[in-house]
Amino acid sequence: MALISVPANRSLFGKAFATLAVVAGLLASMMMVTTGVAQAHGSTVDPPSRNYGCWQRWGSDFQNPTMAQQDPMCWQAWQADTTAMWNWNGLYREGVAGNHQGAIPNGQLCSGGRTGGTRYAALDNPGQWKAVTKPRQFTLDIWDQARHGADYLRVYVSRQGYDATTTPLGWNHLELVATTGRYAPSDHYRVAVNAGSRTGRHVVYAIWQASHSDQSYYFCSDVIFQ
Ligand SMILES: [Cu+2]
Repeated sequence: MALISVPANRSLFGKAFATLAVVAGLLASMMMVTTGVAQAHGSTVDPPSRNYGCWQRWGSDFQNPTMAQQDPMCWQAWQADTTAMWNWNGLYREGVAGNHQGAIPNGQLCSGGRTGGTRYAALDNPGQWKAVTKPRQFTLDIWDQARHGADYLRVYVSRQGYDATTTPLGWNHLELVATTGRYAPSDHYRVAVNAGSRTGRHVVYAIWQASHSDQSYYFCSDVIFQ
């Protein structure tokens, strides 16, 4: 009996230990994910930036082939690089020293000048990005998961006649409509935007200059003005 029960016990112990190890590993990875979010950054969440919107709508179902028809620009973005959505809060550059137009070429505004290589490049592609309907006066909301604070926000809206479905966004397509002073570190920075007499589909372009270091964020949000 002893000869049988000892290996059986060892085996049981081994299984229990393996299970514990798996649980410990899962807990560790969950903590890493949690920490990653806590140390992460942010994005425009209203109106949602391109990759934040794609993450919101498809993050739990990103391999669903119906996305190709229902939300084609998100589909191509997920196909190009899933990390653009998982890292929806990481679209920033460092050391720009306020020269945003110098750092970001025309046609690459929505990827922050292809920050991180090609990770966010698909966000620059023109097409039928899902757009949220907004009144011409609305509040833009940036979610700062890291509580960096803001030296300033700048909000641009595309000129009437610019077509985001056919043309990659350039600085020449934008008009500055709001600029702010400092925000103390917080979860959300909100700014009132007046889009004037614009109608139809537009791109709202927001720059968030974080305060903890020279870290600048660039967000394209697609809207339809009523
Ligand atoms: Cu950050």
